[in-house]
Amino acid sequence: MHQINMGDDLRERNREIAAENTVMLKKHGVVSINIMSAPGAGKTSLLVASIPGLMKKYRVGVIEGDLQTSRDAERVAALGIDVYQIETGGVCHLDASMVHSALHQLDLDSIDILLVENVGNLVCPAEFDVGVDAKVMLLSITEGDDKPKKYPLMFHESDLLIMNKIDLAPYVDFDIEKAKSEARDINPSIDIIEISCKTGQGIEAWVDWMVRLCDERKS
Ligand SMILES: Nc1nc2c(ncn2[C@@H]2O[C@H](COP(=O)(O)OP(=O)(O)O)[C@@H](O)[C@H]2O)c(=O)[nH]1
Ligand SMILES: [Mg+2]
Repeated sequence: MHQINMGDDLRERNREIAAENTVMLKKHGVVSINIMSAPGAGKTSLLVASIPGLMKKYRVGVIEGDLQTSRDAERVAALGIDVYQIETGGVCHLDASMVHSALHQLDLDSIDILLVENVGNLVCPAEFDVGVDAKVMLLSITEGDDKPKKYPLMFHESDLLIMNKIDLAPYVDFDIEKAKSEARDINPSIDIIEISCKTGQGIEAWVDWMVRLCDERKS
């Protein structure tokens, strides 16, 4: 009996297009980061808080993935940078072909670093590579410290874990050291930064992380 596994086919095709995206970004000298989290963990707030600092050193472009609104794209465009909005129409992640279309619309020669805000979801975005240099996941400390064990692939795939809303630490039951240790059990080389987009704590460390990535890739 022959059986076609649509899931495998889809992932294989996605990998091919992701590889094309990588080549295209490299050709234009663009360093890229895929930012992933559950809905409401603070991805757009992170972009708004950190892009002004990043712009002092590098030219920034953004791809905004959203289920069906342009609200986040408008918040980011207000910073005066080039933003391309992808409305996925209900699809729970960005895939490589959506990002491929966006890369054709952006002026890649006028960008040094491209930040991609993925759709809020802790499962699908980790499964669909879009061809970027680095993957960053945000975990809000309001979400519960059991997330590394519940969503191991997301932690396994990420180069950096940002723990956001650290300003709320006195009010929530979240064991920061336990979550860090469980994240490192899954991915021993993951970097971790504690951040508050509200107070600005840790934003400089995150900007430095992006600048280091750019310096490394561009040298
Ligand atoms: N207290 C607190 N609230 C935050 C912080 N970062 C984001 N928020 C709030 O969390 C909500 C969701 O943020 P948003 O950036 O839209 O999340 P996204 O869905 O991941 O893009 C908004 O009401 C933000 O104001 C933070 O560091 N501290
Ligand atoms: Mg958002």
